[in-house]
Amino acid sequence: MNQPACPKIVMFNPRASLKMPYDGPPMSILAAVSKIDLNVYRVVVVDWHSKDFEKRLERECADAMVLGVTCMTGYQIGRMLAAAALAKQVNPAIKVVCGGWHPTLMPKQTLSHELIDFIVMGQGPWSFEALVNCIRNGQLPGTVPGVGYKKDGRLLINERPPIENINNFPPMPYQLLAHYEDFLAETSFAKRAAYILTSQGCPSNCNFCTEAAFHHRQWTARPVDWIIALIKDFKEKYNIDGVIVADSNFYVNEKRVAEFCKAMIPLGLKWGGTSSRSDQLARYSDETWDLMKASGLHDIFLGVESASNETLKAMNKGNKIEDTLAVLPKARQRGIRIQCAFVIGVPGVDIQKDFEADMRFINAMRKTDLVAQFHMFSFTPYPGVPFLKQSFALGYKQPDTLEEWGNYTLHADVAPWIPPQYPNITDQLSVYFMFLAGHTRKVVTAVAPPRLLHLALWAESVLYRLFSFRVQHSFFRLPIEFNMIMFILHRRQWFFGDTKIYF
Ligand code: B12
Ligand code: SF4
Repeated sequence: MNQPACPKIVMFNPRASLKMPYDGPPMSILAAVSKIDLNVYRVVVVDWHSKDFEKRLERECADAMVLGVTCMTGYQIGRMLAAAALAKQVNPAIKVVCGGWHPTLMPKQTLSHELIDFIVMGQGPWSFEALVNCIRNGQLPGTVPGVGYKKDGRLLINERPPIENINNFPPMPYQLLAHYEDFLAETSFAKRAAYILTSQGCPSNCNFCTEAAFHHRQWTARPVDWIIALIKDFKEKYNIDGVIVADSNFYVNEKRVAEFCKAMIPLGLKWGGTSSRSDQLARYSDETWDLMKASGLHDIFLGVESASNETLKAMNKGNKIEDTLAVLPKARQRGIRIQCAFVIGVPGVDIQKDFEADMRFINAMRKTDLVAQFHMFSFTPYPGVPFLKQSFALGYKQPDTLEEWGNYTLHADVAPWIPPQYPNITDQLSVYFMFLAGHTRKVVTAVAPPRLLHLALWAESVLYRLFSFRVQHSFFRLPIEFNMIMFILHRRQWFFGDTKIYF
């Protein structure tokens, strides 16, 4: 007698940003599906990076019970809706489940969309496991925590469950990816870097950040042995030469960091992409800093946020510019690159004064610190940020529809108190800082055809000087070269073909 086929769950990872050619491995959907019993369900992962993923999605959804899609605010929403529409077109009975940051922080509006049958809020594995069992048995999810569903035209949204410790999460089912190697990234420090997640959440509550609304300030971390075993496994299987850490705040516990660094030394790998706060790192002992260097740490993404202590206070950042000033020399002495991130335009703060202070700080640092690099963002009120209240009071309006949220970007001109030139300036700066950091020289060398290499490098050095001038003098008018670069970046595939090099 034929056994009935296992019910099929298709998990889709939509592209997150048009600006980035490569988003990393689909960790969100892998984690979400990690409690699903693979003896009972057939789970198929479809990722936007793979060629012909739309055709595969169409084929796989035709006989599937569930399409699970991850979704953060912005571009990913449009891609999520397109996938849901395609799935419903080939299989009207399929149930579309949307999980991740956007449905968690905007549950009602997301669930009210006609293409969405269920939402899962917060951490996925437990709610999703219970939900698919209900769907399989033809039941509504009732009181399953963290799930939103529709009944008789009404939206029913259950309370989120308490935050789970990261150590209760099963390992990510990487075996569901046909070729994990396709997800290794080329970065400025490694040719074959794997993404890892070693902790979850963040104890702080900065007013411009979504983290606390999602993980409720609960920071939990994997023990060092667990992380090292994972890295060793990647090294043996895929010959990785580097690791990118995707944690929101890797440096909370100095003892854990020091232990991790000691254990990394014999592996001889480079690592980076780690996010941090300056007050934490300013407190680290020289011994820990030495270990960080010895273990192959390449860079740290530092939330400097502002050069003004008054603004840092308004941001509830909990650190001071003096902390950054203490961190930079420690990193510089050891050749660890610090990626300094600034945010301008938070509510209630004089943006021009702040911007000028930030640029003065950046230019002073550029003179003394050849290792530090800079990023500047215009504040964008994302769902769940504590600044939302002040933003509404200052006339900010959230998009009315899910589709409109799909156009939301980090540099969107959405905050009425931010003069319109600033989002444009921060866009320009993102390109100028890339040149000044030397990234573009590396990219040009890697992708220019050999017979044009000389010319391309010459053009790069002319632009480098021009951008250096612009940054030094805060001169952002007539950005003709910037517009040309954006033209090329938007068509990068046409110019450079497929690439996983970070631009
Ligand atoms: C890697 C990453 C990216 C990648 C893409 C990731 C992807 N999914 O494709 C890249 C680099 C492209 C990226 C881009 C951006 N990102 Co980002 N990114 C991250 C980061 C660092 C890690 C994501 C991750 O893999 N986490 C690990 C997984 C396991 O956790 P998770 O995604 O939360 O998934 C869990 C649950 O959410 C849930 N779940 C998730 N999906 C699904 C699906 C289903 C069906 C179910 C049931 C459950 C479920 O279950 C999972 C397990 O519990 C997070 C911060 C963080 N540490 O999480 C920020 C984060 C997600 N990014 C964020 C932002 C703001 C951005 C950007 C806008 C700007 C920027 N500079 O980062 C752009 C987006 C571009 C755009 N919209 O135009 C915010 C999201 C805010 C929001 N409201 O959406 C975060 C939280 C950072 C922050 N604290 O502000 N990002
Ligand atoms: S900005 Fe960084 S330190 Fe502040 S809450 Fe977000 S993740 Fe934590």
